[in-house]
Amino acid sequence: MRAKKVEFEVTYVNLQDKPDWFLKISPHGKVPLLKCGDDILFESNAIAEFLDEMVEPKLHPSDPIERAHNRAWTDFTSDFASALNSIGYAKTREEMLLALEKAPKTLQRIETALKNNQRKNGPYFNGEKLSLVDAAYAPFLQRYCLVDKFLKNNVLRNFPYIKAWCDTLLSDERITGAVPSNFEKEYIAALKRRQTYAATLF
Ligand SMILES: N[C@@H](CCC(=O)N[C@@H](CS)C(=O)NCC(=O)O)C(=O)O
Repeated sequence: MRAKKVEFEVTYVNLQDKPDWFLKISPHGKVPLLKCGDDILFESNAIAEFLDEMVEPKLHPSDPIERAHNRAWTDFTSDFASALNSIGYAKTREEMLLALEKAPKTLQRIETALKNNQRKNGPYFNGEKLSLVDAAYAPFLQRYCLVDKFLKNNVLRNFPYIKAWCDTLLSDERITGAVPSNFEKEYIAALKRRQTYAATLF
């Protein structure tokens, strides 16, 4: 919505204590939801595609083959997120080391995709314009970079394409503006609440 300069309001929901109004409208009790008039939409990708159909500028490619590739890579976000989250949310050092061993296989897949997109000259997934793929991966990169301030594993050092992509996304106000100004503090509190290994290093 920031990329499209749509006017909107954000209501944050405490997921530890979900309010009744939220449970009534969220089909699976999860965020995000988009309330548009009387309609409630859920699932990030469905919401993103809806907005992309409704409001210019289009972030999805106009070419159907490219669009299918983009959707496929957006689907891969959950594997990518799980590889990074299992490092950041590990409860013990051993669990984290195991996650560090496993992550490269998944990270390499997106590294290769970014490398194959080289002809598009970056810095975003599809070249010079922000896309829905960028928007899908950014939150996980943003959180990983925060937790790595404590873990200092620097997993991305072996993945130069992901590292450059991450630097681009995290210096883009359309991306960073998606979290509130106290995000870092809240995220650190959440790492503590989840009793992560990272929280023992604060
Ligand atoms: N596939 C869903 C996943 C949504 C999701 O897992 N949301 C998390 C926060 S990032 C949540 O609401 N968790 C609360 C819960 O599962 O109780 C999407 O992309 O919208």
